[in-house]
Amino acid sequence: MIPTITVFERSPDRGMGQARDMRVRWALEEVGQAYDVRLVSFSAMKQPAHLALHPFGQIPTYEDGDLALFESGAIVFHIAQHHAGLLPDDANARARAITWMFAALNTVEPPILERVSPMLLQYDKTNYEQRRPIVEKRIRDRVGQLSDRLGDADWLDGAFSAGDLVMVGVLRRLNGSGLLDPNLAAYVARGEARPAFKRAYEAQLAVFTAASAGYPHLQ
Ligand code: GTB
Repeated sequence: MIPTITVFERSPDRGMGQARDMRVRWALEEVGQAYDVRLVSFSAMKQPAHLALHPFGQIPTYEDGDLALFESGAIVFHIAQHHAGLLPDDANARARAITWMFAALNTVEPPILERVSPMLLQYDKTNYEQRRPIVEKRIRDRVGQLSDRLGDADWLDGAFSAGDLVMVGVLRRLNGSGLLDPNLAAYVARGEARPAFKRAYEAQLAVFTAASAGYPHLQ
């Protein structure tokens, strides 16, 4: 019996690994846990069967035996707790790695989402253009602080951990934006160079490629 995750049947990012199942796939690949994928459409996400798994009608979800989870951070944490490789054994180092997961989701991701939400949701572009300098300054300030803390280390606290996995997953939203300084861009590139990341990326891209086969306008 292997876990099953839910992912977009046809991801709006055309399989560029921005949807949040990417973090879960990456964590599963890092620990060497095989998994099944169930594809869900936007409408299916709002139906009772999926809402029973995810109260907010979103992806990703994670099912393993009689356990069902939602929230990508909680899922990565669960995977990291139950397999070797993503959290240190030392109790204090483990607590710090978990802290970085929370920092990624609670402190670094929110200003980044302020920037991507108008792009994704196509709302109120004029208003957003006025706010853009403020939003971008907030991001630059926050990622600048992160870059200072990272310094010339490879990872945030010793060896690569679930904290780095979630942080890189969050920062990838800024790829190509010019908002990451060279130090953090190199940090993200180190994460993306990991074989487990590449396997996860290829797997999620394959879903989009298969879904769009026969639909030339999507290719
Ligand atoms: N906090 C939750 C988590 O971390 O799991 C957030 C989950 C979430 O936002 N899920 C999104 C979803 O299901 C997909 S990841 N949305 C459908 C809905 O709410 O109806 C967000 C996302 C979507 C698309 C892109 N993209 O195309 O670039 C990137 C990220």
